[in-house]
Amino acid sequence: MNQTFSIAMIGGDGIGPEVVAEARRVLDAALENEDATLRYTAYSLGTGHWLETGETLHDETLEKLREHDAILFGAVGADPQDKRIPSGVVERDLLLKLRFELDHYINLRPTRTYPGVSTPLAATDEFDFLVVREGTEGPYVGNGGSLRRGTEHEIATEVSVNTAHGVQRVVADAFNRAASRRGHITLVHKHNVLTHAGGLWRRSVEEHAARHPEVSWNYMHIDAATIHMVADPQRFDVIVTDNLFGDILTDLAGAVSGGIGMAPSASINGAGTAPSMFEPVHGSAPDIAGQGIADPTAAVLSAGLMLEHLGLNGAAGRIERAVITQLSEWAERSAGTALGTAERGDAYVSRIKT
Ligand code: GGG
Repeated sequence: MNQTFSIAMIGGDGIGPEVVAEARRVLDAALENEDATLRYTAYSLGTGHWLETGETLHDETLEKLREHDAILFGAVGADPQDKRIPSGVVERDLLLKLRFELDHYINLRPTRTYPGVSTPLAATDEFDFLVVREGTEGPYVGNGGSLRRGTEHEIATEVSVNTAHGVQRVVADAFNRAASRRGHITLVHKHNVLTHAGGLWRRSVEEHAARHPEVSWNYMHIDAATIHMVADPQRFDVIVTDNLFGDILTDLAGAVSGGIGMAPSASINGAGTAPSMFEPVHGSAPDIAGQGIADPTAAVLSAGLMLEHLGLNGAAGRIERAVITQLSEWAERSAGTALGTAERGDAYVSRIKT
């Protein structure tokens, strides 16, 4: 029986629409001989929409988005040179609003080396780890304010909100994922100075560790984690961390795996009460937008994560294999860097079809 899935496509800003278009072509190729169909609805959201309407995400649009099975997202972020758009408005009122409203509390960022693809690291041993970043709390919730703005006595606060419920549920998810991988969790925080939030995270990990004797764990300060991610990333299996540390650490993870252009992510509603969202880790890169040179690999891999989430594992595997084989071939021929967005998309599509 043919299964039909309804997919919301939000290209967003800058290179977002360019990379999402390639991801869609790859999805269609991967599903060609499957008994499954994706029906896409495009939503024009981002800075362009904000400039036209003064709105980022209307409540009615949000309600429509809830009805889809999944969301494929590109990137947001205005060109910093464009002074018409206040800094961070689309990041907060579109991307973060979607994550909060759709309760995307599990932000998955798988990170691995690809055979033959060089990394900036001195040692080129393979590694493969998963960052589980909390997606709905921390300093990103907007709990703060400023007093005496613009004066020399200005006070600005940005409170990191960590609830027992929020921490427990993401830690529980990370333990389950570790149990089906190599069985090790690293909690990354800074609990020596952020004692209240860090203490809550640490106690939660200790409680889950007692319930999961098959999973070992260790604790690492965020600053030490950045060193180890560069010095010996092989030591990591699953990293669980808060929203802010996870955001920063996964840009580093993308860089050490060969480039942020290859880093996919999934924002998961673990309870299944709203659609999950799949997007490249990278932002809108306004400096290269419209030139047809953005790397669509992260968006393509994110589309693969979406298929896996929808239970279409065969097609998801085809995408992953196509990317791995193609990246290795480009690395062998030193050809990848000169290719444009559509050329890369073409190569992934033809890999899947052969
Ligand atoms: N595709 C991801 C994206 O557009 N990121 C821009 C950004 O500002 N992200 C912040 C975050 O991931 O929390």
